[in-house]
Amino acid sequence: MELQNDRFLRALARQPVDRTPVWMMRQAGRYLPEYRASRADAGSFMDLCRNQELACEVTMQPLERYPLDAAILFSDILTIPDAMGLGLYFETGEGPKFRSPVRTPEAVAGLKAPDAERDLDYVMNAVRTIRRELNGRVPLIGFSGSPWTLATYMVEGASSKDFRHVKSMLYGNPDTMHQLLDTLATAVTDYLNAQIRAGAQAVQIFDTWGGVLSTPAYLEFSLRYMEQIVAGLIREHDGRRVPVILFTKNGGQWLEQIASAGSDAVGLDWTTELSDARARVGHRVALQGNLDPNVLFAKPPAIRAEVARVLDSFGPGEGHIFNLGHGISQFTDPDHVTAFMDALHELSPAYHQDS
Ligand code: 1CP
Repeated sequence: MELQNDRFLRALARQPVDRTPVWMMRQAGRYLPEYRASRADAGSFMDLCRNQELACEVTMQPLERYPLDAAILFSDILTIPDAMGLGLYFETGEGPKFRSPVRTPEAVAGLKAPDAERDLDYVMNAVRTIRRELNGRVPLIGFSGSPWTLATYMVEGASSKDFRHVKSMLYGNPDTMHQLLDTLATAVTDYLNAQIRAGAQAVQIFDTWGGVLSTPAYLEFSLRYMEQIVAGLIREHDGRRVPVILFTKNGGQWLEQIASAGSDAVGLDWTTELSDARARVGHRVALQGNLDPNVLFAKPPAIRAEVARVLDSFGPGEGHIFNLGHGISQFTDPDHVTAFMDALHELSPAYHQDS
């Protein structure tokens, strides 16, 4: 199937494009009334993920509203620990929770990486269904959490602010921590390769909580395992390169090391200046980012000014994928996203005139 819009893949390969491609983290979600309706139909968030038709429906919803250059699989990073038997559930108004957190060496030793094709077949079915529905319109992004980020949820048993349990394992029992991360690295590699075989045309690893670590701990307990995963991924499928994007929230200080881990691109949140990032690593990787998602709470003229500032910060030339640094809020006005898209479409071609 020919891709009708390959801007996203071209920018990842640092090839010329006519305008800066864009997608948004959490582009399908509660800020869209049509998403809330589909979720109500499904019953719960996990039922939505497990139903390939509904997962496909919500993946397509933001594409119907906005001229996005990529679709992202509707799923969650916590599908892996769920498949490992930890009992994932969501309480209304709260984040994810696990019935059986993993806190002891015995519990870690008892974990096995799931067989992605068998135990996470609903995810692969969703990927195949979405690819069929997209019919070449834009590429489909697959994703996973990083081992460290998955471990924070598995050890804490829920979202956390202080990471008390997982850090006491990291500092007090580093061998157990490594054993857990190694099992997760195997699981993530297998999971992303299964998504690629099912049709994901690029993959992103979300290291949402890498930024809560010290520098030596980040390198030893997070980046090292992402590097191991990248080395094990299928990098060409169906005659095309399958690019890999690494995103560590609050990881700006480790850019050089992240850019050396073997990925095609590095995702940046809004706390890292793009001009600075480009000077530091732009000759090695493409850069994805980095509008502060909360800019979308302001009125359209302020949104436009900030889009202009982000484009200017990267500057003219190739290798930029526009993105919200870290996820769109459920309280965002969908019309403000339209203002964001309009501004980008009007302003970004000027940065690609030599292409
Ligand atoms: O409808 C609902 O109430 C559920 C809200 C929701 C949604 C829409 C959750 C629960 N997950 C998702 C989808 C999701 N999660 C996607 C695909 C949708 C898209 O991008 O269009 C993706 C890529 C994720 C990834 C994810 N889940 C991350 C990494 C990215 C990030 O935001 O940092 C993390 C940390 C999670 C865990 C998770 N799942 C859900 C919530 C509310 C959370 C965050 C909890 C926390 O803050 O600790």
